[in-house]
Amino acid sequence: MTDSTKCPNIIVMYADDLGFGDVGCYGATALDTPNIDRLAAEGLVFHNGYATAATCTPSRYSLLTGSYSWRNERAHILPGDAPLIIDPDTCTLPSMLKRAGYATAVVGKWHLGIGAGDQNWNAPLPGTPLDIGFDTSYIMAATNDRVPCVYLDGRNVVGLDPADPIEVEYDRNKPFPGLPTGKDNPELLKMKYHHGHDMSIVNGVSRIGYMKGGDAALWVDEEMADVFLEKALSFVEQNKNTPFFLYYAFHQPHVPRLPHPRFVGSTALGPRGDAIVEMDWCVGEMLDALDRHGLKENTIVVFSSDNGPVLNDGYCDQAVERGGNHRPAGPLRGGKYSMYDGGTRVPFILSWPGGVNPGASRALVSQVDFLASFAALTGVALGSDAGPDSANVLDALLGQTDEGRAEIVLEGIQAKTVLRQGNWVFIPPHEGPPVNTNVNIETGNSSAPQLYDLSGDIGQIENVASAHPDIADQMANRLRDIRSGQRTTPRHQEHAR
Ligand code: NG6
Ligand code: CA
Repeated sequence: MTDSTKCPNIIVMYADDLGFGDVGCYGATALDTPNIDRLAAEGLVFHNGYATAATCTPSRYSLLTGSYSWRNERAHILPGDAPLIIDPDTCTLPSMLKRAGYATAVVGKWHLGIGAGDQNWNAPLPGTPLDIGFDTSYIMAATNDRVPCVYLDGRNVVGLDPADPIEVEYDRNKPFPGLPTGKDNPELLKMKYHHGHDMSIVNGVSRIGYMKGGDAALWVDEEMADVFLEKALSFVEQNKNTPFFLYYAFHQPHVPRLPHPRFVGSTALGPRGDAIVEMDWCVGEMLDALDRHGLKENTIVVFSSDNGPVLNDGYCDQAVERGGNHRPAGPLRGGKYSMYDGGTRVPFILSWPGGVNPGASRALVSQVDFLASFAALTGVALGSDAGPDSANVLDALLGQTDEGRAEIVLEGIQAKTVLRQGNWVFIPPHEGPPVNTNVNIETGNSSAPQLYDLSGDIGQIENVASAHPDIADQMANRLRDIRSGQRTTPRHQEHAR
């Protein structure tokens, strides 16, 4: 490898709740995603690429730390006022790349907590992305359905009027007196909630959590894609002469789905489809910018999603009614929140003209592997406590082999885990309802052990646990060992170049 290929720029584009079947290059026909498909045509399309969990915070935690999220008991879907769950001493993807000389930035959805708890949104914030390895940060603190509905630039709320301070309250019994809520003032809503999401109203949409003040700083959902895109593009432009790492975390197609009016009606699927098309357009704008700046050849672009798809995630936005034959999880069972593959197997594309062999890959790879793999790529030696679950699968990521991980632990919700080994998936008995009826998705909970052979049964239809008790037992034991043990991949250091 020459020096310039050793430190390519790295952009991780990360969708929110995009399913395995939601884009053209993975088989979707109900909507067009020409830009993601362009990336796929020039890159490597993984068919066994995973997020570590079926919800956002845990997957993002793993992506940035190289650690399975169930190791951190705070890594579950966080409220908007939660403290930062990544210890500033932890080796993270951005802090590791900084050691290799990269400029680092996060733009978009964060959802890993801010500060130490009890934060004052009206003063410079401690515990931000700047404290775990990012040089530049322009984010929303949590999700687009959670307060506070403001952007954070570094440590500060953007556009805050000091005379109108922000207060945030997540105790649902403590609404701010006199302020409208979705529950009490449905007449003020431009999009009705279906379940949850009945608290403070911002931009005509009721959210999770109550907030007061900060009127001049409130975001407009329809402008969010353009706001984040502009920040992402300007970071690339400003850093075009130095290696850079950009974590560009889209808010689409998470609820509330409110794409810019220029994308409304671009699909027959309603706001969910239109939001995916809007995100695809953002991908295209970024790819065009790389071309324009002459950065295409020397930039790795990863595109993936934090968890599988959901149609009705709490707002009445017609995603179910207008879904038609579109299968957001493609052939997979389950979706967001699920222990079945639809929860965690996601679009996973890596492009690097000149550096990657384009095509399709069957290799088993996970977002938790970026830390060790990109450390190997850039020649950073990881300390012994860094990324305990991150495997160096660089050769698989670059298409030099179809062999990735031997096994991977996958998390549904509440740290309920599943083991995939080769083509076998083992789901231990878990208590709880078989279906999350709010969102109409199968959870994977069952009193019986489940074993599936993905080689002939990608849809996890036939439970073969009783036909193969030896395999089920072996996998149950292995999963138990991993859950109780320390680290799963002691080998990442050996591979560091
Ligand atoms: C759930 C929300 C859902 C979504 C999810 C987080 C309700 C009823 N549901 O609690 O709408 O916000 O959290 O999604 O409030 S994630 O992709 O960020 O994990
Ligand atoms: Ca998500």
